[in-house]
Amino acid sequence: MDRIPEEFRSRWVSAGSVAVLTGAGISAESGVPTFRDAQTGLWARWRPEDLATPQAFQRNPRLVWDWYRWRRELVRDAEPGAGHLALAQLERRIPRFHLATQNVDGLHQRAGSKEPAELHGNLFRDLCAYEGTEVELPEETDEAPPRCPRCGGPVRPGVVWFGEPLPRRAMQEAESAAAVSDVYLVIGTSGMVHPAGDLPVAARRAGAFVVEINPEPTPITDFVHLSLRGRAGNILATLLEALP
Ligand code: BV8
Repeated sequence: MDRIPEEFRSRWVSAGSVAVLTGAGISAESGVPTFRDAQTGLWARWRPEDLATPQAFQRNPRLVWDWYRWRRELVRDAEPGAGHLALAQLERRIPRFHLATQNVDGLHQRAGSKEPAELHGNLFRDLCAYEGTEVELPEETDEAPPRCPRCGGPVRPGVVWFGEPLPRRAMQEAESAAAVSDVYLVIGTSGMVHPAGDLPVAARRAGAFVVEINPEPTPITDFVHLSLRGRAGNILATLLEALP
């Protein structure tokens, strides 16, 4: 992006509050595959939507647990990218700034963002599948899935699967932030997963100037006020540099 469109600059400068929604694209530059990419190697045979469901876990807990263990290793070796880092900087500059993410990789926190609303949970959290509460696993066990130390039930990753409700508090926070935002940034998401995908619509309806950051057009491109074509890292680093 060579220059920042005047309307964006003026809306940004006068913004009382900024809200952001990120998706897998902001972590793509950290080497974390997005959902739309074909899965690599071992997992090329399955679609994420066929593994990230309670039914898949019911049917084949070991397969689903191993898929998440593979993703955890991938993310553990990843570093926050320029996009994550720029958002953490912007958060410090703007008094009313809210970050909601669809990602489960925890990279926003590692980049320094304070308490992003994790709409789809977190890969590194473990839950008892029977009790629904968090479990602290003593150490890496070979058992797949491990058993809950309290009730012996299977342990599942603390993510929101397709067909499961989003965490109420995180979604309410994200909805409230969208409703009062003057500028709403939609970064690295195809916008195809709901209800998270409804947030930019709510922001626009409430009067926000909605800006999409994505190298590709998406189903929401025609609907946003400004679509900045490019990688999250490059564009956000430019915005950090050029905007107050
Ligand atoms: C629910 C955690 C109800 C697990 C995930 C309305 C319409 C249609 C369908 C539905 C609807 N409402 C509900 C549904 C059903 C479903 C859904 O949305 N289905 C889709 C597939 C059509 N939603 C649900 O099931 C939700 N639950 O509604 O429950 C309910 C209520 C009460 C009681 C009971 C039930 C739950 C949805 C959450 C699912 N969990 N993740 C895990 O990770 O394993 S979703 C998962 O997929 C990710 O978290 C992410 O959110 C999503 C993928 O989307 P993106 O992040 O956008 O990633 P994607 O790969 O699609 O796109 C990447 C983008 O990045 C691309 O545009 C690319 O161009 C761009 N990019 C690439 N490189 C870069 C870049 N951008 C910038 N820079 C770069 N360098």
